[in-house]
Formats: sequence, structure tokens, C-alpha cells
Amino acid sequence: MKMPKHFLFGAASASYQVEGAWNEDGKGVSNWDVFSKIPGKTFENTNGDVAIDHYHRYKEDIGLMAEMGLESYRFSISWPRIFPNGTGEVNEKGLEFYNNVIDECLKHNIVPFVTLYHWDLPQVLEEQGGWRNQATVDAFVRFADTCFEAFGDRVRNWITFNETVIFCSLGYLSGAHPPGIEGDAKAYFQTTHNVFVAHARSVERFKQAGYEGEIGITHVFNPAFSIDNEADNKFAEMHANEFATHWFYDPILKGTYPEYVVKQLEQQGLLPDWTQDELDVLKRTAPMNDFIGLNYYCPQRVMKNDTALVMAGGRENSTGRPGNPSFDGVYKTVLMDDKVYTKWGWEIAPDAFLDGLRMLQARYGDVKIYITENGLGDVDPIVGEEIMDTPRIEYIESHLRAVKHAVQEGINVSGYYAWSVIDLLSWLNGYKKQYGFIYVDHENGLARKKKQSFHWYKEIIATRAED
Ligand code: BGP
Repeated sequence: MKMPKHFLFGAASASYQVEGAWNEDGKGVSNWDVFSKIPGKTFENTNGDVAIDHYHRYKEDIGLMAEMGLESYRFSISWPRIFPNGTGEVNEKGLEFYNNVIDECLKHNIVPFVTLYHWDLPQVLEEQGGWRNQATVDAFVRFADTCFEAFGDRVRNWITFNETVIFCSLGYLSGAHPPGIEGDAKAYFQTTHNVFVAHARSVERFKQAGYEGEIGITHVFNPAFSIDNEADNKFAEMHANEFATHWFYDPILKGTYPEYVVKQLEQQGLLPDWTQDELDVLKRTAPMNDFIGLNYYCPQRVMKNDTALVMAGGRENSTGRPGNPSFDGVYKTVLMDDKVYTKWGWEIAPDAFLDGLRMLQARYGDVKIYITENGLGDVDPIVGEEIMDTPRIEYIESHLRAVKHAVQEGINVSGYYAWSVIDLLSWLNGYKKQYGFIYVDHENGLARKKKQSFHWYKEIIATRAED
């Protein structure tokens, strides 16, 4: 597929979902190591103790990525592998592992795109209040700084946080993620704010220290569309976009919170406790963000909802994407008869992806964008010796076309990362919800096998001559 020269074709993973080796080589315990072992929290009580054993097989996995022609690999660093106690002593073995991963990527001309926080918080910090606690913010900045220093000579692309909306809403509204708290809307908004401050302070450190390369954040991109043009439903659409998008993107890209949401939160006593210093750092660092990462899987179709005003969120397997917090009294997400859905009820809508990108450009201008996740969760059929994941090919192809269209319209999308490079652990859905180009045989010593989509993506990349 033709794309501009600088555009990166990539694929992604995250530490807890692939590494395993949960208690090896000095790694500390993460909140997910603990949470996933509470019976009933995950599908079939799966956990990432072994995951797909990427910790021991990274060379084989990166070798397969190279064979696919992958231009960039997005992976995350496990914070408790570097700081077993969240802060304090550095675990040299942890640094060594990521040094090896980075060097292996570079050996194969694969650009390492590093996420610092993809949800595995050191358990010690979780027990001290997690993201509600300022100490976690301070510890994160130290962790980020340590990574910049250790890997910044070779890593040029940094994402601070993955999907603030998900770990905060599932952590404090639905209770589906650690720390498993339900219905605490005040904590939900407070933790999102604390994360933005941790991001902003890290960006400032990165820039002040003069590291080469780019830094940004990855957000869920879940644009809301009204089911029709009825005024109340259009209002619901506006409201949903304010809460699901503007609350997250404005503080990063504009350096201020959206007035509409602030007013609503004030009225309901949900405004985070913030200091002038914190608001200042958001403002000061907004122009320093080099890009925004978008994880797009599906849009949300919304309409008015007349039930009482309550903050809800993270309804796994509900309509729309899990983890979308909403004010039930103002809007609800609905399934529509004329739309197509995955087995998990996520709408397949490449057109909405393009429309959403246009909406972003209209609000934030020519910001540089990476699509840091996009893909299809499915149960792939095995036909003879082959893993025939045709629906994944169709999904990714249609979404890549939307990206290409956006690029042609002048929207600054600079890369696309399929989720995921290899089959891995789905946080709540175990190993049966597959996303990868590479199959992992759990019945056969975790052997790797190329899927139909592996060959297809290889071809897409190989034919990427400049437009
Ligand atoms: C995103 C996460 C990924 C991945 C993906 C698919 O929210 O950043 O880590 O899990 O969603 O989600 P799921 O595994 O629930 O289908």
C-alpha cells in the first residue's frame, strides 16, 4: 500500500500481555499480578504469569517481526521490572532486558516505539493509593526519567501513558481493573488529572534534558455519533464527545480542560482537586507534545437517556467499547441494526474512523498523529495447518484505507500500529480473543505460527512505495 515515505507500518504489544516471567530476575509484583489472581476477575481466571513467554523468546518474536518486514514495534516497559518497589533501587536485570529488546529491534532495522505505562503499576504503589496518590505521580516521573536516561540514546519515540480513560474508569467506576473500585466518580476524574500531570512533568523533563526524538501520549479514540438528527440525541452526541474525547485531549493538546465538562463537574462536586502549579504545567507543556497516539477500535453510537443522572463506566460486553464512562442521565450507547459488530460487540466502522479523524483535525489543527492501536479481536479458525484470519485482513485493510484517505486529505497521520503483533493475553478475555499476525499454540509449548494475515501484512509493507 502506498504511503508517504516517513509513514511507519508497525504493530504493538504490552509488557503484561506478552512477557510472563512475572517473578524472575528481580522483577517486583505489579497490580495485575495480584488482581488477576482474585477468582472471577478475568475470563477463566487467566493471568500473565507466563503470558506468551516473550521475556525468554523476544529474539524469536522480533525475528518473526523482521521477517514480516515490520518497520516499527510498539511495546511497553514493565515499571516493576525496572523499579520493583515503584521507586528506590533500580533493578539492573530489568534494564538489561529492555536493552536487549531495543538492540534486537535495531539490529533488524525495526524502530522501537516505547510505551512507559501500559497499566502494570508496581503493587507497592497501588497499595499506597495508586493514581489517587501524589507519590505515584512523583514515582512515575522518576521512572520515566530513568528510562529516558537508560534507553534515550537509541529510542526516539516515547509514549508516556496508554489509554488513561480505560485504567481510570475500569479501576474506579466499573471495578473491572485494579484497584477494582466501583462507582467512585470523584476518584475517576481525580486520577485522570493526576495522570495528565505525570505526563506533563515527564514531557518537560524529556525536553529540558534535551533528548532526541518525540514524546506524546496514547488515548482511546472513541468518537461519538448520534443515532439520528433529533435534537436531544445530538445533544447527547456533544456531551459524549466532551467527556470521552475533549476531557482527555484538551489538557494535552490545548493545556486546559474543556469548559463544558468543568462546569458539569463543578455542579456535581466531581471536579478534581488541583493546584495552580499543576494547571500551569499542563499549560506550559501542551506545545511540547510532539504527537498524539490514537487507539481506535470502534465509534460509539449515542442517544439521549432519560434515567437518573449517574456516572457509569466499564460495562464489559455492553454496547460500544468497554470502559466508556458516561452520564447515564444524558446519554447512552446503543447497538444499531444496520451496523456490523465483532463477536465482542465492537462496531466495525472504518468510515467513522475517518470522520473521527476529521473531527480531531477540526478541533486540534495539524497535530501529528500515530494510530498506536487498531485491530480485530476474533477466534481464528484453523483450517488444516493454516490459521485463516480473513476477517482480520479485511478489518485492517479497510482501516488502513481510511488512514490513507485521511493522509490524502492532509491529516498528519504518521504511522499505523496494528494491535497486536502476536496473539497475547487479553486483559479480561484471556487467550481466546486473538488479535495477532502470529498465532501462539498454548497446547504445544507456546509454539509460534504465521497466520494468513502475517503474509498479507508483509505484502502491504513490501509494496509501500512512496506516493
Ligand atoms: C486496548 C489496550 C490493549 C488491548 C486492546 C484490546 O484497550 O490498550 O492492551 O488489550 O485494547 O482489548 P481487549 O483485549 O479487551 O479486546
